[in-house]
Amino acid sequence: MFSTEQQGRVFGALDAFAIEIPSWGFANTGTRFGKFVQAAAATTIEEKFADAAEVNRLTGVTPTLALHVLWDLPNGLKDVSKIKALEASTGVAAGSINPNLFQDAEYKFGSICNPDAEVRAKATEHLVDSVEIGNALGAREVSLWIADGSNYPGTQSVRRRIGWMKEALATTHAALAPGQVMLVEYKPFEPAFYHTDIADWGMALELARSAGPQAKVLVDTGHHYQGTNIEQIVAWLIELDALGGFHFNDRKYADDDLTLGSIDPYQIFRIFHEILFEQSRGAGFAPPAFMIDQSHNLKGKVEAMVQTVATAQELYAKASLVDQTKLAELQDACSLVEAEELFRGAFWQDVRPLVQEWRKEHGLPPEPLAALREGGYVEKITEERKAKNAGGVSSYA
Ligand code: RM4
Ligand code: MN
Ligand code: MN
Repeated sequence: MFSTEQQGRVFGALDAFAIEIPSWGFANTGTRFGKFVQAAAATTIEEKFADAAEVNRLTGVTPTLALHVLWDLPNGLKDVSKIKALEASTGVAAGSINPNLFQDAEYKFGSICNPDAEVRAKATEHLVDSVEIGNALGAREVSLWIADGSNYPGTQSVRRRIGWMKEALATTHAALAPGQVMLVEYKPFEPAFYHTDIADWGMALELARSAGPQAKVLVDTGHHYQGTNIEQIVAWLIELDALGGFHFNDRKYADDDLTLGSIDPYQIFRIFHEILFEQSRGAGFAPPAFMIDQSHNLKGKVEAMVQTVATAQELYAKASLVDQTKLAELQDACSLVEAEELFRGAFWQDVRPLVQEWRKEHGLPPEPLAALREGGYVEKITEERKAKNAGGVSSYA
């Protein structure tokens, strides 16, 4: 059903495909309402690394684990040696370093945008510490999500807060070692409900640019209003050499953190298409970091992660089926229906047999979810962790 040329293209794309998984995806987290504790959830950093290693063993494409400083390195730089030991014992490397500026009571009125200079200094120090942790671990990305904002018109100065933010981000950028990348994430609302200091990609882009050349924008697919054309934002950020990475997940209403592709798989396909289009031009494009930002409350955590990774691979494979040369010809000729059919046709192909072939060639289980079930890992961790999980829930934004 697939030509040799198509198979070659898909395998080439899959060879280059990797996606980072988040440590917080394995821990018990909660909603603003009920908290449904899972007996198998990771309770320690050791258990998070163990779960990540299991996902990587089954999929072969998740070599790095995103770390959250507050939750995973509560003692900051002092915890680096522990993480290094876990990297060595599990074969999973530390991925993006995520500072936390949204939980401390001091950040009630903001962190780097707080009107209180002392709070701003403390927040900036945490960002700089996070850069140092990343550097000590040899992790490339320091990923900033700033929850700052306000809830009522007139209660905060949007303009003065821009200035404070620029100052903090410039200081953070100045601490970066060569090769480190600072990612600026945006989100339209929540936890703030009137104005959020970094609300969209334009603000994130301007802040990244004013911070310096090692700062780029991070696109979280759940952080847009309904109907936003995310792939167009992606195309623009690539055009401007400002796309640093993704937090993949899906959404129906707001920042739902649902499983990637569960609501709109075509959107992820279209985003991947923009990446692959740029790659097909061969102009030395440094691919952005693909990361998952999901934490499931109802689905089993390891299961959900394996499902997500497999879905991402399948959608990437589908996008790689688009014949870029042919598509460009049809676009130039304004052959609308033919162009759309070529594009849509790739999306509708069932690439799962091909992806399974690729996995077999790489000594991986062809069906990672089935392999997870058969391997008994979830049963094992449920036994080991159920008593520890009977107690409580760690927090989550
Ligand atoms: C935010 C955002 C960040 C994530 C936090 C916990 O909505 O997506 O990336 O780290 O949630
Ligand atoms: Mn995110
Ligand atoms: Mn989010």
